[in-house]
Amino acid sequence: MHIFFHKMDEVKGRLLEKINSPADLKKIKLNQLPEVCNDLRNFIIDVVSTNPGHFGASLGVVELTVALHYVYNTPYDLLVWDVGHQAYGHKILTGRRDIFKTNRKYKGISGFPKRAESEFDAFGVGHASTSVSAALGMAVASKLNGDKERKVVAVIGDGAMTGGMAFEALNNAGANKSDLLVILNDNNMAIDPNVGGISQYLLNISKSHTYNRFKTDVWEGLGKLDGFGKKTRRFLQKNQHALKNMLLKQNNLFEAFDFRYFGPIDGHDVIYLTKVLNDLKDIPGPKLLHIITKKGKGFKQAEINQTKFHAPGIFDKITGEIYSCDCPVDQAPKFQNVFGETLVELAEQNEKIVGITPAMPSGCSMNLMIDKMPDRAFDVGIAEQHAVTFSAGLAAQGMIPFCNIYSTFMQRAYDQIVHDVAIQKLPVIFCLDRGGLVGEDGPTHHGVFDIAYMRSIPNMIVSAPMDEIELRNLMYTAQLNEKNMPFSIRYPRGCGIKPKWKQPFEKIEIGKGRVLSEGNDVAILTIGKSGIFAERAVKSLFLKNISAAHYDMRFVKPLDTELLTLVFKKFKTVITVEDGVIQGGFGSAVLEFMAQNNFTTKINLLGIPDKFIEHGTPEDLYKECGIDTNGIINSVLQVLGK
Ligand SMILES: Cc1ncc(C[n+]2csc(CCOP(=O)(O)OP(=O)(O)O)c2C)c(N)n1
Repeated sequence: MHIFFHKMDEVKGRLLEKINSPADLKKIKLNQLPEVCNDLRNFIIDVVSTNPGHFGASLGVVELTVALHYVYNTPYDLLVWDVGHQAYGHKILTGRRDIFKTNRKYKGISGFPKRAESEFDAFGVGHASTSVSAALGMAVASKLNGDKERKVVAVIGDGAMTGGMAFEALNNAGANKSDLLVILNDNNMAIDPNVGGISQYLLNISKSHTYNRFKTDVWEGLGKLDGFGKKTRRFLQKNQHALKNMLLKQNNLFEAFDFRYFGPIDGHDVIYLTKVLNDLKDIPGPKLLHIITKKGKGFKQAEINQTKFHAPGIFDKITGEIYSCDCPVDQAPKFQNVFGETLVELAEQNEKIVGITPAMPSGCSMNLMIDKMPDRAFDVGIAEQHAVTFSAGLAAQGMIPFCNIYSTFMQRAYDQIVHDVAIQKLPVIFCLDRGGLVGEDGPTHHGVFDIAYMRSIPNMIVSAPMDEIELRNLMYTAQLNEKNMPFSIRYPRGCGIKPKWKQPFEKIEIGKGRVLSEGNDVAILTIGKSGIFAERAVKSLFLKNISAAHYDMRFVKPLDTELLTLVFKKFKTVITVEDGVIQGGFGSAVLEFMAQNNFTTKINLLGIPDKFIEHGTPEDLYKECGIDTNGIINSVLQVLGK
């Protein structure tokens, strides 16, 4: 492999050290802004190489961030970031430089903008495509409050612009005429290369000299009228505005939404950016500024391998070598890879199988299928709602769709699951990656609601494998489509426990749990990954002379009522464990079963309490919620009064 060496400047950070707020930034001379950008970029590289987080996106908006805080009067003016993974520079310039080293750490600052963290973080975020709606709300509120001076700016990437919500907001904002600036940060990348008609449109518009020349002519007031006769010239001049609008609307998507479109301009020229932003400040109404940037700008390896450097883990800041965050050799692979490889294996055997991912092909490993069977695997853009209904359409015509969406992003598509899939009993297979506490991304990304939101939907089979072999077998079982119903399989982030996971497929009986340990003193009922902690707890309890039985229930719906009846007849104390919310989750399902069958057994429900869990390592967070091995042991000791 060819290694590129990143050149760090010898005298680093001199200007950045003086900046503790945007007020300090404003004291710096315009011609020194490139140096500020250089310092800021090096600071981000320095910190993120050792304390991992999102990387390429923040590097790409260094100039934009500096220009925005230079020109606008934040926090009075409101700056709304879309997704928020690109806001590291913003955090560093707004008083968080010294604590930036705690980024994403337990009790440290969040990796995303967060209202509770800083007055400069105008809107909390983590999921894509929300910025224009939120910014419009703020602009309208300013108008209603009589706050005429306040400016509102939304920064949205071309990836996030593929989300339907962004278009709902553009549609509304154009009609509303509020004073709002949307900056479209176009780097032609989501996490993977951006896909779809919009990304193609943005490419075309950026490349089309004809369009840009034409647009400039029009904006400059139809200056080149000399070739026309007198009458025509007078007509054109009189109707200049209407004509301009007509021509632009026909040629520009954003103009068609009644936004004034500016650009595309170079998003890495900080001085020019400040000039343009200053000009735009005085133009009323909804405006869109299209800037072209490079994801990973200024760090060679990140510019070349943009997907890997979206969130690379720890890396060498000189050579760009990534210190792999893969699972240790000889150990079990990541659950996502088991999904990706198994999907290809199943699809090779069953030609009806298709794969759908909303913009997460690398994240969920569906890139394996996209590479092998490009006609049968679809990256549909950041469009969870569409992904679900698109899958429903495929299923309606006899295909077997594996629709893989992170648990947290699936929240977006709830009505589509209910209305388009479940009511019609369409056999879509939902694979919910990143179920449970995901760790450093924090509350916007924890996949803790899915068990509760899936189990309340009629016709839905709800399952969660404890390990990789179970995941494989559940995927195998789901595509057999015996029940002709939607089937959800949720599994966690990270590595599993079975190095030898590639076993021959075995059908799992739907709605049947399994006994992992027999015991007499207490029964531990688990779903999904919690079973791993419970297995360890059972071993420790054995050493304390406590005989715990362990049941991996595998299905939250249908529940294995036969197994539960045996358990509740035998045991006086039962514990349920899940890495999802307690309210309405797996434990609740067991409680409902108890009530319906008049069992009065002593029961402890372990799971996520009724609050948002912050960020930290998964270990920290599982411990905090008392659902790791020790938490289960303590709960057993407590119910047994020991
Ligand atoms: C609703 C939702 N789906 C998926 C994601 C995962 N995700 C995080 S960043 C990203 C790509 C964003 O691309 P873009 O908006 O162009 O920003 P860039 O990273 O290129 O700066 C995706 C898909 C998300 N945050 N929210």
